[in-house]
Amino acid sequence: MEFSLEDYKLDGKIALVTGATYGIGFELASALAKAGATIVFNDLKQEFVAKGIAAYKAEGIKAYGYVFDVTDESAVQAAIKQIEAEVGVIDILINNAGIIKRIPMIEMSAADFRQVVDVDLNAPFIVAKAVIPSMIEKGGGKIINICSMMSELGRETVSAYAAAKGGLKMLTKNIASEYGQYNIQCNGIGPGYIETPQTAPLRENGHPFNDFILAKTPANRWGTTYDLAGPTVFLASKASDFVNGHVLYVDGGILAYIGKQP
Ligand code: NAP
Ligand code: GCO
Ligand code: CA
Repeated sequence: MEFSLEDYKLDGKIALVTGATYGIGFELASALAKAGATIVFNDLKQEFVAKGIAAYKAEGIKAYGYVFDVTDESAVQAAIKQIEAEVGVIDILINNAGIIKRIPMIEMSAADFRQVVDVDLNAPFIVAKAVIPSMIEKGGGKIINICSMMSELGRETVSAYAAAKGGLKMLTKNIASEYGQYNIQCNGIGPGYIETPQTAPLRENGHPFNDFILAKTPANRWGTTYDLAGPTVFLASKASDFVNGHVLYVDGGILAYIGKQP
């Protein structure tokens, strides 16, 4: 086999990116589209899906939008069948939809804890379960779970999120183990601290967390959603067909670094 950049292209592939109206999901979907993939995304409300379709159009991308809650298994099963009928079988799944609740653990209600785990861990299971049968039938596929620094590290106030993202790392390894025989590769992307609406409260109005993260990051900057695009296209492409069960941390070096001496 001779090396070819064609292996990094996604022409003819259909990619479902969950929760991709804006933020990381939107940027990842845009990158997959520029690499040749057809983009399908979802959100919780029609008005957000409509906004998303317009935002993709502004980037020159014709995206297919669907309204469903990733935690609702019957809605997910129905949506995947509808997508397969209207767009085609999903070749690439990016489990991106996610929430966080920053509450000190002993003040957190069980309901809040459950809701975070439901979206950040149960839903990636539900959506992967819905797309894998057709991937098997088609001869293979790619599943990419959006993990986190909290798949490896804890910190105050994010107990539910860390538990969910730690579980998502192991779900990634388990899907890789169980379905690798069908030419399905399941990997994770572990973003560091990225400039998105979700982290805005930690970055703005002189929040001390901002300086803290800069001291913990060898790159001495917050990540951008664009930093995640290339690694995601790689894991979605033929070029990574023998990469399976791996979480690729895109964190500017945070996990390798003890932190700048104050
Ligand atoms: P975000 O801006 O909060 O976007 C999350 C998206 O998920 C939104 O479109 C949201 O839709 C959607 N969503 C939430 N619950 C849903 C549900 N039940 N069904 C369908 N869609 C749902 O988040 P982000 O910063 O882009 O992060 C995206 C992913 O990256 C998440 O998994 C997050 O944990 C992970 N991550 C983020 C960072 C970071 O620094 N930002 C770092 C590491 C990992 P609505 O707007 O309608 O709620
Ligand atoms: C936080 C942040 C992080 C990031 C991301 C880091 O409160 O610590 O929101 O959780 O979102 O997950 O990888
Ligand atoms: Ca853009």
